[in-house]
Amino acid sequence: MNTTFDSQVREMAASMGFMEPVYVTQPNLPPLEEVVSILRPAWDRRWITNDGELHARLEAELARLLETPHLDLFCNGTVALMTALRALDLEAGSVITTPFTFPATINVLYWSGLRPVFCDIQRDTYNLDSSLLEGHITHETRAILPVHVYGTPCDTDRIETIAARHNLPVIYDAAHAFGVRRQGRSILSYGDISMLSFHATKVFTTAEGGALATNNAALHSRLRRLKNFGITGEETVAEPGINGKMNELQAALGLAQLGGLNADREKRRRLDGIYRHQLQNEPGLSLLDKPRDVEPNYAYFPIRVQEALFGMDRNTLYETLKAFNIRCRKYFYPLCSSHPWCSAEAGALPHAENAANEVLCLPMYGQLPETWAQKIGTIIKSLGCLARA
Ligand code: T4K
Repeated sequence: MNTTFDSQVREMAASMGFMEPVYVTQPNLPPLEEVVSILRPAWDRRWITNDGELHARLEAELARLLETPHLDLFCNGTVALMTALRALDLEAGSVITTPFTFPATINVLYWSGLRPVFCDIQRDTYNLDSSLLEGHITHETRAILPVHVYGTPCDTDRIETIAARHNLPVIYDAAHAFGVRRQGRSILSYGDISMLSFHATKVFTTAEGGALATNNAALHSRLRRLKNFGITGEETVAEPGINGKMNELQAALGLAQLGGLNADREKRRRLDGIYRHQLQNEPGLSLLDKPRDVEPNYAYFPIRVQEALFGMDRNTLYETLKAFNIRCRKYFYPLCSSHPWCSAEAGALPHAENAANEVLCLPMYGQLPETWAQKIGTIIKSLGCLARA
């Protein structure tokens, strides 16, 4: 970009920029007093972790809300995913997954002695391309680990047909998919196990936290045991488990948030509508489609920037927006397959590479004022006009 562009941006930022940083997300926090009043009985009992009452209540509430028969809370999504791999007894070998995800999805494979095999993604959904899946299956494949990226459901029918044909378990990384439903069914009802993240950046948060959901009762009791060191009695450790437990402080925060979830989703829905209205016809920008049969959670608002038509590339837009105090994120750049320590064979991943270079996530959280979303849309459109002039 040239100096005229730079000075025009400076001028625009001086008049339209935000006074304080507008982050890609902010947690939906309940009033602190509510958390304290829920926590107080646990405090008084001096019982603050290890299967406490608040933990039990949150587990039951979430299982009901998310329509899953078995749900186990965890200290975070990453440890939950590691525990899921262990519960399925996946031995040394490889797991087919997507490179277009947060590093945790891949890191847990290495921590479990498994190797990722990367499958390219679909251009429009950013999810693992199920039409390429079977081509990656070898005698070393132990499982399939797709991610419902940005909360968009994967092509579960096809993935699970292929998995059944090859007798492979499917673990969904549903970190982004809290509360998503498809065809009238909870997203957690698919596959052998699904993992949720309750990190501060997620639509439902316990600061750090996560959960595993499964339809399988036997798997559920194994997960429970594994997350508590493998302990089955005061003097019995049935197998080498881990400490994956969620504590009562986290559970209190989760319980305090449940009542506000619908209102938060409604605010996100409205913000999504504002962004769509503003940006859908902008040259060089494409938005993530919302499939008809999906009840979304509006967790993210990714846009795709095509330099040739928009006038500037994604990285320039990302940097330029900082001048307006708008802190977007390049979820998910760099691709997980591109880390120097990643030992996976570098196959062709053209759609994942393009997505990693072109996608930008705009601020999206329930407390984001609608006028701010309106202004962010206007700023992006104005920058496109400037760049093309
Ligand atoms: N699988 C997938 C597909 C995932 O996306 C994730 C996590 C996992 C697995 C692993 O689940 P966990 O083990 O985390 O439960 C964030 C999160 O740390 C990460 O949990 C999340 N995915 C990922 C998508 O986003 P960063 O590096 O972007 O975080 P950070 O600290 O830059 O925060 C982003 C923005 O959020 C900040 O600019 C401001 C805002 N923020 C953040 C925090 C921590 C707040 O307003 N308040 C806060 O307390 O990774």
